[in-house]
Amino acid sequence: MKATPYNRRQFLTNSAKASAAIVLSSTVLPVLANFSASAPPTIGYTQQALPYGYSDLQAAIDAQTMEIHFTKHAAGYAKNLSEAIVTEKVNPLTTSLEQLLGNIGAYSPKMRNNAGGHYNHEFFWQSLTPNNSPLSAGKLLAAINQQFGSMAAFQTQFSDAAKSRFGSGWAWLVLTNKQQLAIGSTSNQDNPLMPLADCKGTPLLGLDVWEHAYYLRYQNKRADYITNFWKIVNWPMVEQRYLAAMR
Ligand code: MN3
Repeated sequence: MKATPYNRRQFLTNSAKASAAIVLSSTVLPVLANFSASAPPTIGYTQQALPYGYSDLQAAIDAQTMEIHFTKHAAGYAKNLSEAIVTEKVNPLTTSLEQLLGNIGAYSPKMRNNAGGHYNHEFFWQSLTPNNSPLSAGKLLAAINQQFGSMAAFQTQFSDAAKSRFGSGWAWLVLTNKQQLAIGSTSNQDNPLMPLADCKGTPLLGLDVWEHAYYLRYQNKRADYITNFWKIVNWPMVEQRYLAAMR
């Protein structure tokens, strides 16, 4: 049938609506997905692209540190992990990274350092955002207030754990197997999913306090790096992890 001018207009209108719908589904929905109550992103065995640019976190971390940290340090852990799973015959299709960390005593020190290092960094990148996102309501804020007294008191306690970790390591907020929030720290690249770690539970928030994470800008002033860290915490992600970890 030959299209009349009316039908052609209608066709164009409908096409425009269809295009708008495609644009919506390809750009808006993935962003919304990050803030839904669905499960947080799974951390696999390979390094994923950063969800922002190297220079986007300058409120706390300079671009050069981000680039070296991501392309050298974190990429190194991912590469060494890929070697270790071949040597130690781990099938990544049948053993998740979380399962491997939960049984880390069965593997070599190389596996411990690099499975932990890779997981911790992927987790860390997801924990940060250029968009200031304070926690203004919700179940996680209620739990923080209930357990620590206030958000400020929680931040002080977490910051103290990060400042007092001797040498290299991480500070953590975890949900324990008793479903309680807890703050702790781990040495080197140990991780709260490891049975041998100093701090155990489901990780909700982690802060890298290795010198490579802050030294170019802060030198010996780890405390200043920790203070600025609060400006780039991705609270919607932390809350998503909390809701997923609650039974
Ligand atoms: Mn690091």
